[in-house]
Amino acid sequence: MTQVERCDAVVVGAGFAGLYMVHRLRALGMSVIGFEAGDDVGGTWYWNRYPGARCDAESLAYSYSFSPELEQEWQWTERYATQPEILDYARHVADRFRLREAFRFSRRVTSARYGSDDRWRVDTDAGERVDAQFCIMATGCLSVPQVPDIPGLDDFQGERYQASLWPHEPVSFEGKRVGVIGTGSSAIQAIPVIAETAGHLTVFQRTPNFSIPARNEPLDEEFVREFKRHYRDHRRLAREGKISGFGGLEAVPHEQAPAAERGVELDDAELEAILEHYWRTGGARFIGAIGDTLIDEHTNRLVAEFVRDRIRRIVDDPETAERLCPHSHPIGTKRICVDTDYYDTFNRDNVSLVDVAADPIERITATGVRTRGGHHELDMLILATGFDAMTGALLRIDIRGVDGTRLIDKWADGPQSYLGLCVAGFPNLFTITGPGSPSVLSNMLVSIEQHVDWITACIEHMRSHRLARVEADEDAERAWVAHVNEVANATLFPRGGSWYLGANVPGKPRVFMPYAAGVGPYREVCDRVAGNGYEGFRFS
Ligand code: N01
Repeated sequence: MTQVERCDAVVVGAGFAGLYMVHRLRALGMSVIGFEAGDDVGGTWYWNRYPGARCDAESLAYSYSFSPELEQEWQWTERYATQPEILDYARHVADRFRLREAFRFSRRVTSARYGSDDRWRVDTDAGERVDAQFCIMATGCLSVPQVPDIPGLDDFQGERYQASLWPHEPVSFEGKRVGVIGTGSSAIQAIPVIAETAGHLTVFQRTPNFSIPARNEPLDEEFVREFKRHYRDHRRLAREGKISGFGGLEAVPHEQAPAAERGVELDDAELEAILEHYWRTGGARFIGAIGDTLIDEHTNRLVAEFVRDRIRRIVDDPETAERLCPHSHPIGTKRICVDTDYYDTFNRDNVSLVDVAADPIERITATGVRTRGGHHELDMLILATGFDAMTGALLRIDIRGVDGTRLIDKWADGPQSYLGLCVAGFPNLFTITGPGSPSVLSNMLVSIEQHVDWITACIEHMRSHRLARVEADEDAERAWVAHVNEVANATLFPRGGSWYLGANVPGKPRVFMPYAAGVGPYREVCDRVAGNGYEGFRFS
């Protein structure tokens, strides 16, 4: 018989969310058991080791703010940190705050069931069972790779890799014929690096994406010293959603408001000057240069045309340039990409672009990719085909709430959650950066800390009032889901056909999952809910 261990809380995942959650719960004196599928901490930064992987949020902003000592002592070396540097940071945090000891690694949580005793039974694939009052999912928004259903995939006899499950050992592209399927953020980062040494690189593109130059550079010591003197001010602005750009991805010294509120008020020269400035300074903040880019079709078209014009200027071959120009979605409604030399890479003699929308992939063969137009011989095939985002990791766990209700059934038509934090019918279960919260539309570190702090305060409240159970109210949940949809529908986001909507996974319900009102207004709602005695929650 499986031995059952008891603790106060189970935390699933040792990425940035899980690490901080454990830190806060232990500070309350709670016993916590964490489970992590990888053999180390780091979450997304543990798995995504593909060449060129780095963050598209600036390193000084994409870091924890909970410890002023930590933020002063840690030295980032570049404007956008590489994956190895971010992983080192996660390891440093785990060691510095002794968080590893709470985790059991190389374990996947397989099921979590809520019992009539108001406690969760959590099972792992290693045969453990833990009985806990709280179950906290820190499973990440982009942690389940989406493997495309292309005929013959397993027939390929060369080296095959999934970008998001990259091996820990070095992979050489030297002289090889490499194929990359996909042109999302992962591929756009990997392609320029692979092209440097590959014999030939063939990029299979179904939908072109908008990408903005990162303008990455080493961080200047004097700049960092000065920045760190004002770190607290920056953190406050990031929490309040007052850093312009894309949900607080940026570090100072950038403008903290859009250069203009509305595109319609700008003449051509003004528009060009603003966008050129943002293009030159680089980064995802480009999408926030003009305040109504994600709301107003006219502005969006102007901004999109500016980027298409830059693509045409960079790429020498006009046909290739045209194929790289996105037309299928308003700019920013699919996650904007941030690159280093992506478009320039298509000027190399050893790189070719296959438009698989026009020339579809028929099958993968033992030696390459067969499209309708011909066969592309390859030594290596890389799938950069994205993730079953936001709900994927939660629904892979057999989560059962009150009366055995399965989360997968409850979410059959799309996720329903109150504030992206709790699900009606699933008491004492919290989802960090769950669907219905700003999450992927924000700097994840800002949103993670906000959720962890809120959950910690809620648990503290329960402990001080000797409450066994907290549950989201169905009406409050319904109203929140309607509000999330209403906010999304006031933007151009739902027109993007993106993973935000589940559109990249065949059969997945099309529901816009993140909350698009921004981290500032969202934080105010969460604080108000808590301040009003946890409005919309029931305790017992
Ligand atoms: O995945 P994606 P990603 N045949 O879903 C294509 C974060 N991230 O891993 O658009 C042919 O964006 C698919 O084509 P289409 C970031 O939030 C951050 O690149 O479906 N092609 C698309 O081109 C990002 O948005 C960072 O037509 C197929 C690509 O695969 C998110 O992760 C770095 C196909 C998937 O693109 C996901 O990015 C990396 C098929 N059968 C990722 N199936 C940074 O911080 C799929 N595709 C910088």
